[in-house]
Amino acid sequence: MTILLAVGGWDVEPWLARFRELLPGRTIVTPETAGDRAAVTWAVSWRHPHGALADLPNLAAIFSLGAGVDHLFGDPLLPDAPIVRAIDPDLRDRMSEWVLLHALIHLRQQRMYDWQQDQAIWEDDADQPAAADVRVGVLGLGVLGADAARKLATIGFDVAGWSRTPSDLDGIACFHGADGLDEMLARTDLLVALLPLTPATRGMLNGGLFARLAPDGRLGGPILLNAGRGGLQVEADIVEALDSGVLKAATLDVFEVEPLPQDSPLWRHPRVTISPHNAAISTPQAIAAAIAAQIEAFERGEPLRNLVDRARGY
Ligand code: NDP
Ligand code: OXD
Repeated sequence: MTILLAVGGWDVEPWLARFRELLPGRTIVTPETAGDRAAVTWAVSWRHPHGALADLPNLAAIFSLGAGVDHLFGDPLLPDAPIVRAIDPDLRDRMSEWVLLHALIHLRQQRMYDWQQDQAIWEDDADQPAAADVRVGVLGLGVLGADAARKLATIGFDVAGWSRTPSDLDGIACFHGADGLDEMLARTDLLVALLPLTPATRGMLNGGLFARLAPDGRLGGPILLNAGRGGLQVEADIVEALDSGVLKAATLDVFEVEPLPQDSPLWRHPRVTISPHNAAISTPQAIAAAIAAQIEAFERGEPLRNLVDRARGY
């Protein structure tokens, strides 16, 4: 009943402490301290070093500390065990906060007022559209996209969303499939990407897609928000679209390469806003508790929840 905690890029100590607090009777190891690999029944991963989960003959499941699981599929030695991803109200609400924050910054032109403050300029003759004048398109209507879409609609935005299979959300215009994407893009002023990274979605935020967004909206040009994955976007196309006026602005939490390289033109582009892949962080407080609860439920005979479909890739 040993738990192997394999984490790359994050401090593992708060996670170890939290799992020990929640599951006091268990042995919890890291790849460095794992002795008897046959004793490991549970693996918990965030960007684990490739191969760290190999040779675990009694593995019951792999838990992802994040909602996204693309970090797992990159490992050619990933064991063929069920994969459980993070679904939790804490994670969901954090993401919706990020989406609302940045949608409102664009609606209320806060970047311009920041600049005016910096220059000590008192000027208020900017066009002020209402939220209802702004058409938002949410790519991905899963746990995170559906919540963000609903909250955007509550504030008054005119919200649509797009998914792979048909969705039905009260007050949201729902589209799906290739034709649905075209239809939604044509009525979108503010595009919010909350898709998983899969072979089907990689690179889809590109120049061809930006050119299909509504050019004539009340924000003065289409705006991109991406907190899904950096692999969804083609950063050279974002810069080109910003410079040619196809996009008015972009707010990005995720990048093709993370941390974003120092020489990326995105850092200093005047119409780009950057956050360091923390739109919705996984906290030991919330996410370890959700995993510990699943382990205990499974051991009482209940099925695992929030399973990933390996064929779909999410
Ligand atoms: P879900 O699996 O719940 O939802 C995914 C949504 O994307 C579904 O609506 C799904 O459609 C849709 N989708 C998937 N593939 C396609 C496709 N090819 N075409 C159209 N729609 C598609 O995921 P979550 O909402 O929980 O999370 C989404 C992503 O957010 C994560 O995978 C992760 O990459 C990212 N994330 C980023 C964080 C950050 O801090 N930046 C934090 C947490 C997550 P359908 O409904 O038909 O299945
Ligand atoms: C996630 C993330 O997938 O934080 O949860 O990116």
